Amino acid sequence: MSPIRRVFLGLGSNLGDRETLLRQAVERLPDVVAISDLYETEPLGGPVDQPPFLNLVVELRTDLPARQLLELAQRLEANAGRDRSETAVRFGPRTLDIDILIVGSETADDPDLVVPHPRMHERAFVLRPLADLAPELVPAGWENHTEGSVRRLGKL
Ligand code: A4P
Ligand code: MG
Repeated sequence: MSPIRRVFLGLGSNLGDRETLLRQAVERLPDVVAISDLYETEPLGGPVDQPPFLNLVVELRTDLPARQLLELAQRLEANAGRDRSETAVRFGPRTLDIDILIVGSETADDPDLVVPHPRMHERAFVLRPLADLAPELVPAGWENHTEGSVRRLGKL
Protein backbone atom coordinates (compact mmCIF):
# COMPACT_ATOMS: atom_id res chain seq x y z
CA MET A 1 0.00 0.00 0.00
CA SER A 2 1.30 3.47 -0.84
CA PRO A 3 1.80 5.85 2.07
CA ILE A 4 -0.55 8.73 2.80
CA ARG A 5 1.38 11.88 1.94
CA ARG A 6 1.13 15.63 2.45
CA VAL A 7 0.17 17.06 -0.92
CA PHE A 8 -0.06 20.77 -1.72
CA LEU A 9 -1.84 22.20 -4.76
CA GLY A 10 -1.80 25.85 -5.83
CA LEU A 11 -4.99 27.26 -7.37
CA GLY A 12 -5.39 30.52 -9.25
CA SER A 13 -8.12 32.32 -11.19
CA ASN A 14 -8.29 35.69 -12.91
CA LEU A 15 -11.32 35.34 -15.19
CA GLY A 16 -15.02 34.98 -14.49
CA ASP A 17 -16.45 34.53 -11.00
CA ARG A 18 -13.05 33.79 -9.49
CA GLU A 19 -14.16 32.94 -5.98
CA THR A 20 -16.93 30.57 -7.08
CA LEU A 21 -14.62 28.82 -9.56
CA LEU A 22 -12.02 28.29 -6.84
CA ARG A 23 -14.58 27.10 -4.29
CA GLN A 24 -16.08 24.59 -6.74
CA ALA A 25 -12.63 23.23 -7.58
CA VAL A 26 -11.72 22.80 -3.90
CA GLU A 27 -15.04 21.01 -3.28
CA ARG A 28 -14.21 18.53 -6.04
CA LEU A 29 -10.74 17.68 -4.76
CA PRO A 30 -10.39 14.49 -2.67
CA ASP A 31 -9.07 14.30 0.90
CA VAL A 32 -8.70 18.04 1.49
CA VAL A 33 -7.49 18.66 5.05
CA ALA A 34 -6.62 22.37 4.95
CA ILE A 35 -7.29 25.48 2.86
CA SER A 36 -5.21 28.67 3.03
CA ASP A 37 -6.57 32.19 3.07
CA LEU A 38 -7.54 33.64 -0.29
CA TYR A 39 -5.07 36.21 -1.66
CA GLU A 40 -5.66 38.79 -4.37
CA THR A 41 -2.39 39.10 -6.31
CA GLU A 42 -0.97 41.11 -9.19
CA PRO A 43 -0.45 38.96 -12.29
CA LEU A 44 3.11 37.78 -12.75
CA GLY A 45 4.07 37.61 -16.43
CA GLY A 46 1.69 37.35 -19.36
CA PRO A 47 -0.19 40.19 -21.10
CA VAL A 48 0.16 43.60 -19.44
CA ASP A 49 -3.53 44.31 -18.99
CA GLN A 50 -4.72 41.04 -17.49
CA PRO A 51 -6.86 41.27 -14.34
CA PRO A 52 -5.64 40.41 -10.82
CA PHE A 53 -5.64 36.80 -9.63
CA LEU A 54 -7.18 35.16 -6.63
CA ASN A 55 -4.78 32.51 -5.32
CA LEU A 56 -4.95 29.89 -2.60
CA VAL A 57 -3.21 26.65 -1.61
CA VAL A 58 -4.92 23.45 -0.45
CA GLU A 59 -3.46 20.51 1.42
CA LEU A 60 -4.61 16.95 0.70
CA ARG A 61 -3.68 13.80 2.61
CA THR A 62 -3.67 11.19 -0.10
CA ASP A 63 -1.75 8.35 -1.68
CA LEU A 64 -2.56 9.54 -5.23
CA PRO A 65 0.68 9.89 -7.21
CA ALA A 66 1.66 13.18 -8.85
CA ARG A 67 0.63 12.01 -12.31
CA GLN A 68 -2.91 11.20 -11.20
CA LEU A 69 -3.11 14.52 -9.40
CA LEU A 70 -2.09 16.28 -12.64
CA GLU A 71 -4.82 14.45 -14.58
CA LEU A 72 -7.36 15.42 -11.95
CA ALA A 73 -6.17 19.04 -12.00
CA GLN A 74 -6.51 19.20 -15.77
CA ARG A 75 -10.03 17.73 -15.64
CA LEU A 76 -11.07 20.38 -13.12
CA GLU A 77 -9.49 23.12 -15.26
CA ALA A 78 -11.48 21.87 -18.27
CA ASN A 79 -14.69 21.79 -16.18
CA ALA A 80 -14.09 25.42 -15.27
CA GLY A 81 -14.11 26.29 -18.96
CA ARG A 82 -10.37 26.91 -19.24
CA ASP A 83 -9.41 27.74 -22.80
CA ARG A 84 -6.49 25.59 -23.88
CA SER A 85 -6.82 26.44 -27.56
CA GLU A 86 -3.78 27.65 -29.46
CA THR A 87 -4.79 31.23 -28.87
CA ALA A 88 -4.60 30.84 -25.09
CA VAL A 89 -1.46 32.65 -23.95
CA ARG A 90 1.20 31.24 -21.62
CA PHE A 91 0.87 33.00 -18.25
CA GLY A 92 -2.25 34.64 -19.73
CA PRO A 93 -5.69 35.00 -18.12
CA ARG A 94 -7.44 31.81 -17.06
CA THR A 95 -10.63 30.76 -15.27
CA LEU A 96 -8.73 28.13 -13.28
CA ASP A 97 -5.11 27.01 -13.00
CA ILE A 98 -4.12 24.18 -10.68
CA ASP A 99 -0.43 23.56 -10.09
CA ILE A 100 0.93 20.44 -8.40
CA LEU A 101 3.30 22.02 -5.90
CA ILE A 102 4.44 19.20 -3.59
CA VAL A 103 3.55 15.50 -3.40
CA GLY A 104 5.19 14.29 -0.19
CA SER A 105 8.79 13.50 -1.05
CA GLU A 106 7.94 12.41 -4.61
CA THR A 107 9.91 14.11 -7.37
CA ALA A 108 9.15 14.15 -11.10
CA ASP A 109 11.11 15.60 -13.99
CA ASP A 110 9.08 14.76 -17.09
CA PRO A 111 8.34 17.09 -20.01
CA ASP A 112 4.75 17.54 -18.80
CA LEU A 113 5.21 17.14 -15.04
CA VAL A 114 7.86 18.65 -12.79
CA VAL A 115 7.47 18.18 -9.01
CA PRO A 116 8.11 20.04 -6.76
CA HIS A 117 6.80 22.82 -8.99
CA PRO A 118 9.93 24.45 -10.46
CA ARG A 119 8.83 28.07 -10.10
CA MET A 120 7.13 27.97 -6.72
CA HIS A 121 10.13 29.12 -4.67
CA GLU A 122 10.15 32.50 -6.43
CA ARG A 123 6.42 33.21 -6.32
CA ALA A 124 4.83 35.04 -3.43
CA PHE A 125 1.37 34.12 -4.74
CA VAL A 126 2.26 30.48 -3.97
CA LEU A 127 4.52 30.92 -0.94
CA ARG A 128 2.29 33.20 1.11
CA PRO A 129 -0.70 30.84 1.11
CA LEU A 130 1.63 27.84 1.47
CA ALA A 131 3.20 29.46 4.52
CA ASP A 132 -0.30 29.57 6.10
CA LEU A 133 -0.42 25.77 5.98
CA ALA A 134 3.17 24.50 6.17
CA PRO A 135 5.60 27.20 7.30
CA GLU A 136 8.34 24.76 8.33
CA LEU A 137 8.25 22.69 5.15
CA VAL A 138 11.46 22.27 3.16
CA PRO A 139 10.39 20.79 -0.20
CA ALA A 140 12.53 18.15 -1.94
CA GLY A 141 15.38 19.85 -3.76
CA TRP A 142 15.27 22.95 -1.56
CA GLU A 143 17.99 21.73 0.77
CA ASN A 144 20.46 23.76 -1.28
CA HIS A 145 18.40 26.93 -1.35
CA THR A 146 20.10 29.24 1.09
CA GLU A 147 16.64 30.69 1.84
CA GLY A 148 15.53 27.53 3.67
CA SER A 149 11.91 26.88 4.64
CA VAL A 150 8.64 28.03 3.12
CA ARG A 151 8.10 30.49 5.99
CA ARG A 152 11.24 32.49 5.23
CA LEU A 153 10.55 32.62 1.49
CA GLY A 154 6.85 33.26 2.05
CA LYS A 155 7.63 36.45 3.96
CA LEU A 156 9.35 38.02 0.96
N1 A4P B 1 3.29 20.99 -15.77
C1 A4P B 1 4.55 20.58 -15.46
N2 A4P B 1 4.70 20.46 -14.13
C2 A4P B 1 3.50 20.80 -13.58
C3 A4P B 1 3.04 20.87 -12.23
N3 A4P B 1 3.85 20.57 -11.19
N4 A4P B 1 1.75 21.25 -12.02
C4 A4P B 1 2.84 21.18 -17.14
C5 A4P B 1 0.94 21.58 -13.07
N5 A4P B 1 1.32 21.52 -14.38
C6 A4P B 1 2.59 21.13 -14.62
O1 A4P B 1 0.79 24.54 -17.75
C7 A4P B 1 1.66 24.14 -18.80
C8 A4P B 1 2.06 22.69 -18.59
O2 A4P B 1 2.79 22.57 -17.40
C9 A4P B 1 0.93 21.70 -18.45
O3 A4P B 1 0.57 21.13 -19.66
C10 A4P B 1 1.47 20.64 -17.47
O4 A4P B 1 1.60 19.38 -18.10
P1 A4P B 1 -0.54 25.24 -18.08
O5 A4P B 1 -1.31 25.34 -16.82
O6 A4P B 1 -1.16 24.58 -19.24
O7 A4P B 1 -0.05 26.66 -18.65
P2 A4P B 1 0.34 27.95 -17.87
O8 A4P B 1 -0.23 27.85 -16.48
O9 A4P B 1 0.02 29.14 -18.69
O10 A4P B 1 1.90 27.82 -17.85
P3 A4P B 1 2.74 27.42 -16.64
O11 A4P B 1 4.13 27.35 -17.09
O12 A4P B 1 2.18 26.23 -15.91
O13 A4P B 1 2.49 28.68 -15.76
P4 A4P B 1 2.35 28.68 -14.23
O14 A4P B 1 3.69 28.44 -13.67
O15 A4P B 1 1.24 27.82 -13.79
O16 A4P B 1 1.98 30.19 -14.00
N6 A4P B 1 0.26 35.43 -11.42
C11 A4P B 1 -0.46 35.42 -10.28
N7 A4P B 1 -0.51 36.53 -9.51
N8 A4P B 1 -1.14 34.30 -9.89
C12 A4P B 1 -1.12 33.13 -10.63
O17 A4P B 1 -1.76 32.13 -10.23
N9 A4P B 1 -0.22 31.99 -12.60
C13 A4P B 1 0.54 31.96 -13.67
C14 A4P B 1 0.72 30.69 -14.39
C15 A4P B 1 1.26 33.16 -14.14
N10 A4P B 1 1.08 34.32 -13.32
C16 A4P B 1 0.34 34.30 -12.19
C17 A4P B 1 -0.34 33.11 -11.82
MG1 MG C 1 -0.06 26.06 -14.66
